[in-house]
Amino acid sequence: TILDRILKEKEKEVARLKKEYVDTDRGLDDQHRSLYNAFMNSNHLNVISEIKRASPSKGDIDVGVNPVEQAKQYVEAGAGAISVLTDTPFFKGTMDDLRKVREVVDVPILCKDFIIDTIQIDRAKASGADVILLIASALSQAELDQLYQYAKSKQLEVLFEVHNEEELAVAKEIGANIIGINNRDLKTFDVRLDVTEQLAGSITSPDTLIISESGFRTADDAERIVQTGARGILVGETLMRSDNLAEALAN
Ligand code: IGP
Repeated sequence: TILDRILKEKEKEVARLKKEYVDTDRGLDDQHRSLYNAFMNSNHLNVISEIKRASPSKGDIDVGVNPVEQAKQYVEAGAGAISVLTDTPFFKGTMDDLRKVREVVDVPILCKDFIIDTIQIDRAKASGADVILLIASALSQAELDQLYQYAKSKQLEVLFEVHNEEELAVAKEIGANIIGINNRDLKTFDVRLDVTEQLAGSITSPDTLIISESGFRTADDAERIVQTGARGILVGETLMRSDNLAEALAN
């Protein structure tokens, strides 16, 4: 599957990083921006707006986008957080995109990548990320747990991504307080908002922040998801293609 191919490439990237990467993080925690607090303390649906140049399923979306301008527009249009896709071979993003965005926005930033090793977490933190993504379908529970604890020890928040009941059970066992329900099946690219409708009902803890990810096109889609208890949605392609962001983000 595509996920297997992506993970293979990540292994090479991590091997390279282990040779080259020098951690510059100073371990300061004075600028921590909490996605969890921001979204739990607001009573409207919050949007995480994504900078997504390309994807394996859609090909090129806006490869030449200026991430700084895009991020500024997202915030002006009301985004509660920004997601930056930093994977290069499949999504054409870079960690440099994230660093540049960090310089111009104050909202929480999600480092959107396929994390398989702690060194990627160090680099995300040093680059200014507040939140990292962990994808349940990519790793074993033991690996996920180790990376989760490591991120927390570095004062990073974790968006723990699930797509089915088994993965949701893993999220609960690990104690994830931010659960992303991906409407897209990463193995088949099938996108169905019903995935959030089905899984959100199994999350009963009022302390869990639920984010619905992928496939949002219209205000009606967002409206549908509000009913499920999700407090946030993650939107990429639709916002990248929109020339009226304020309208696209209004709910
Ligand atoms: C955004 P969309 O359909 O609005 O462009 O989707 C986001 O959810 C999607 O990019 C995503 C993703 C991921 C990308 C969700 N989980 C994991 C890469 C890896």
